[in-house]
Amino acid sequence: MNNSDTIFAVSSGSGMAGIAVIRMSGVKAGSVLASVAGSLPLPRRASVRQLRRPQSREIIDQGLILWMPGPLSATGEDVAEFHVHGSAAVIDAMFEVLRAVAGVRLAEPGEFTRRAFVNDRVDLVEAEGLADLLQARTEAQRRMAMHHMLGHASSQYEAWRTELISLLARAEAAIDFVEEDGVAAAALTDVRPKTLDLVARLSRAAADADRAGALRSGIKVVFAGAPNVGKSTLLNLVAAREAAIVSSRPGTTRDVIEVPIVLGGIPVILTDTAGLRAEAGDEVEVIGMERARSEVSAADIVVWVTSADVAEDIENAVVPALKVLNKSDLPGDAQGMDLKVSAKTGEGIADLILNLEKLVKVRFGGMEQASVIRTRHKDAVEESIRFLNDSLLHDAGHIELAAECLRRACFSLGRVTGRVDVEDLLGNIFSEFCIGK
Ligand SMILES: Nc1nc2c(ncn2[C@@H]2O[C@H](COP(=O)(O)OP(=O)(O)OP(=O)(O)O)[C@@H](O)[C@H]2O)c(=O)[nH]1
Ligand SMILES: [Mg+2]
Repeated sequence: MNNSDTIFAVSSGSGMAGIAVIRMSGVKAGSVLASVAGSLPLPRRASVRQLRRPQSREIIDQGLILWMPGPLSATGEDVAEFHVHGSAAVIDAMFEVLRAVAGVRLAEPGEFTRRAFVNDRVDLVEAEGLADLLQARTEAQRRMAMHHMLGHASSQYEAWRTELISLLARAEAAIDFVEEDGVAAAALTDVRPKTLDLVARLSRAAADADRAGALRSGIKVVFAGAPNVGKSTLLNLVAAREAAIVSSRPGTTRDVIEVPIVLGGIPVILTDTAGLRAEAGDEVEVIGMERARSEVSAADIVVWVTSADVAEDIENAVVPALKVLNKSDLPGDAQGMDLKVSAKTGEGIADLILNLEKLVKVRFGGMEQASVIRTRHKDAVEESIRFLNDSLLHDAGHIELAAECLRRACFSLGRVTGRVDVEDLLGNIFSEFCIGK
């Protein structure tokens, strides 16, 4: 991969479409655009042009072109766009022309965004937000992605890091005065409560990371319970399609079945599992039950299903978010259950869906604005917390050790957005600093 190459790719989706956008970035974008479109248009103004093969002058297509010279472009480099008709033949002809120019090649996956990062147009968190936005299926995912793509999450990380740097600045300022009675101790007295407070806030954000991650990838709602209670029937009703096989024979479901749906704008993965009972019929059922148990333990929300005609009790290990008695059309006791439904008559099914929607909203809806949402983020924040806690272990006599821990804590946080220039910021902060404060 040569970073000085000019790169191009179809930036619109694949497959036949009305319009395909071919995007180019790099030093040759301008000259190639001019040679295909006749001349360079005004920057950042759409113009209609006939697009020609540079040598034969044969017209390939007629379309819109855009010229966005760097550094104020998406990648920070010179960028050109061809909005051509979206057929394979037009795209092939355009590619042939572009590829023929020395130093111009097809982009690798993510290369435009990578260049945007290298040229400081986006940071890592914003780039991740863009990736998430491109994959967003639901409203919640879109909002979450925007929070990251627009830099709001980055601002949060920057705010934490700035706090950290000012703590570091205080500690460093005191280092020179270790010999002098009381100065270092006074600095630490000032730094300690602020460190503890920051640790508390970072810990809360890290603790929310798993729920935020679930919202990002889809909340796992697992239907579990004894065999034959109607788990598969209920799941099919909630999903509004025949995803799982239903039969009157206990032990019908063996494999884990996942059905993605959307509840109140939130992505949910409905998961059907094999019925759990004390004595399994055969080896396949045993394996199915093992899988069911591991799904239950990995679930974000467990819906425990029972029915009047099946006398199996809740397994001790399970903590269901919702307990549903199915087959309410048959005589039975609904004591201790949250909901009474009948997949047969439809009684309570709308309620079941409403309850599920409420559950995912209450538990996960608030996570749309979370900034710590990926394992990468969580690991870095937790590392930062460890260094902050370490810094508290050193007393005034070893304030330089405390400062080193704070410096590392800063570095861990900075890695999340890709900003690790502690020294620069320290310089800034120091310049406004008067000793003793
Ligand atoms: N009367 C009545 N029968 C129901 C109801 N819901 C499901 N059934 C029947 O109960 C039987 C079992 O339904 P399933 O959905 O396969 O049950 P399951 O819990 O998935 O069973 P396993 O996969 O074996 O664990 C089928 O014959 C369904 O038609 C209901 O509300 N009322
Ligand atoms: Mg089933």
